[in-house]
Amino acid sequence: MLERLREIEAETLKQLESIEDRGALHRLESATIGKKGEITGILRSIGQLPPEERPAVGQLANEVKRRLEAAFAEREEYLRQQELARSLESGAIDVTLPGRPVPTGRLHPITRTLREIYAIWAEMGFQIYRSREVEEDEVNFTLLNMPPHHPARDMWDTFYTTTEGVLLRTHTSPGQIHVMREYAPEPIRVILPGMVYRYEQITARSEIQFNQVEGLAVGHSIHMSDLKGTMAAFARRLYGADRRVRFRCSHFPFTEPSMEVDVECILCDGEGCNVCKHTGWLEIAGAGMVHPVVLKNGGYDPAVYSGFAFGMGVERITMLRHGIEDIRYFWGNDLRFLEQF
Ligand code: FA5
Repeated sequence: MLERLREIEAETLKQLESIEDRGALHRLESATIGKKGEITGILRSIGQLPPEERPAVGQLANEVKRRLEAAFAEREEYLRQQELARSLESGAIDVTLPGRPVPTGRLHPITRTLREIYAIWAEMGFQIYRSREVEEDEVNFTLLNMPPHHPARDMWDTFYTTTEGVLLRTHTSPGQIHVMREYAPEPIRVILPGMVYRYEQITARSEIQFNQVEGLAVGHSIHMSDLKGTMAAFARRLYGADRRVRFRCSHFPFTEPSMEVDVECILCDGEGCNVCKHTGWLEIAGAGMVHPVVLKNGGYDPAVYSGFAFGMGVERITMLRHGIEDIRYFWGNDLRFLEQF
């Protein structure tokens, strides 16, 4: 029996040396030290041996079993390393490949324009003031010098709510009244950004909701020249230092005098194109000196205080900067458009 145990050990160790796959390794393992293996069989049958042989056979069988267990484990580890080396060599994993990109969101083109506008006005000392989008008829029109039934109200087609006297603001100008009433008689320098709503036909240049940025400066000795200089400085910061700016007479009930601010067309450099309707100029804002009635409604004495105001359309500004031909892209939620920014 002792002889047989030594034979099994020697044969198994020899076979192990040449085994190259894990299936064969496991088969040899179960034939020797597995549950039905020969060595396990010998250990089980020790009881049938003559008592004087039992200790020696038992001891050797256990020793052989332990040594073979170690040998099998060592060979198994060796085969595993070989497999790993082979799969790395065959290029199944290329650790130099860049990782899969995580899809990231991005800022809406209007948000980006708004942030640039905020930064330019901030440098000139204008703070942001947030005003409500659901507004009273009185503030949107009456306090801005447009009493009920005044024909100037027709300039803004309006969404009314089912509550009498409550509407969606048609422009950011009612915010002028709120900020003046909050700060009078302090001097004011604010911009009022936000969404406005108009009951208009939607076209390539007109939406029923769009963003405006209103501006308001109130104080002592504020003149038309301050308005012109400030608007020109803003336009040059946004569109480039050598852009020409021009001011045209206009009319708004809440400013006197009133004007429109035009910038030399950025698409054709003033030569004339479809976008500027062959004039070479693009309108960016309405503006003017705050009307005495509006100053009074805001709590400022027009004999002592003066001010200027302006209102610009953010979608139109963004269209011009990026050559976007249709305003409807902004709220169409089409990723093919949004991913370009
Ligand atoms: C106003 O809304 C005045 N409140 C502006 C103002 C403020 C004048 C303070 C004087 C003092 P207007 O209706 O022109 O004016 O609109 C201002 C800007 O909003 C326009 O120059 C244009 O850029 C933009 N805009 C007007 N209607 C639309 C529309 N339907 N879709 C997109 N942008 C529009």
